[in-house]
Amino acid sequence: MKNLAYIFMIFGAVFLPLTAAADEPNEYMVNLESLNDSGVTGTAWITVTDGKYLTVEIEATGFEAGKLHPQHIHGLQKPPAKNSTCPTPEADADGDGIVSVGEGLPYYGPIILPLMPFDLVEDDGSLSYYATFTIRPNEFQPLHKRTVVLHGLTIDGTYVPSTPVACGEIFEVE
Ligand SMILES: [Cu+2]
Repeated sequence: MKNLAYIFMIFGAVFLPLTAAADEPNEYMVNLESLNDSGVTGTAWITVTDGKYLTVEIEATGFEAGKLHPQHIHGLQKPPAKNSTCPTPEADADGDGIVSVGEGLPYYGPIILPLMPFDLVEDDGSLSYYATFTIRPNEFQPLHKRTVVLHGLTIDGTYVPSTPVACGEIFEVE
C-alpha cells in the first residue's frame, strides 16, 4: 500500500497537468442568419466537455411568437464529412420564393442532432435555449463541418414548422 501511494504521488504529479490540458473543453460558435426573410437572427454556442458532454446554448430573436420552432444540428454524412453550409436563394429549386426544408438539404444535409426540447417561443419572439447531451466519443464530429438550422414559418397563412428560418455554420473558437 505504501508503494502504491508512492507511485501515485509520482505519476499523479506528472500526469494530472497533462490530463487537465487534454480535458480543456472544445468551444464552438454559430452566427445564425435569417433565411426566407424570416427576420430570425441569433447566436449559438456549443461546448464539448471531456469528449462526452455536448452543451448547446442558443439566443435568437425574430421568431413568430407562440409557435414551436424545431432546431437541429445538420450535417452532410461521412466519410468523409463534406462541409455543411447554409442554403443560398438559388436553393429555391421550384421558384416559389421559399427555400423549403427539402430544398436546403443539399446544402446543410440531414438532421444529425435534434436540439430537444423544442420550446414554445416567447411572446416577444425570442428564444433562449440551453441543453446538455451525453454523447459517444467523437460523435457528431467534425462539428466545424456542421450547421445549426432553426425552423418554422407561416407561409400564405399556414404555419409550416419545417421551413428553415435561420442557419449558421459551426466554427471552432480558438
Ligand atoms: Cu433542422
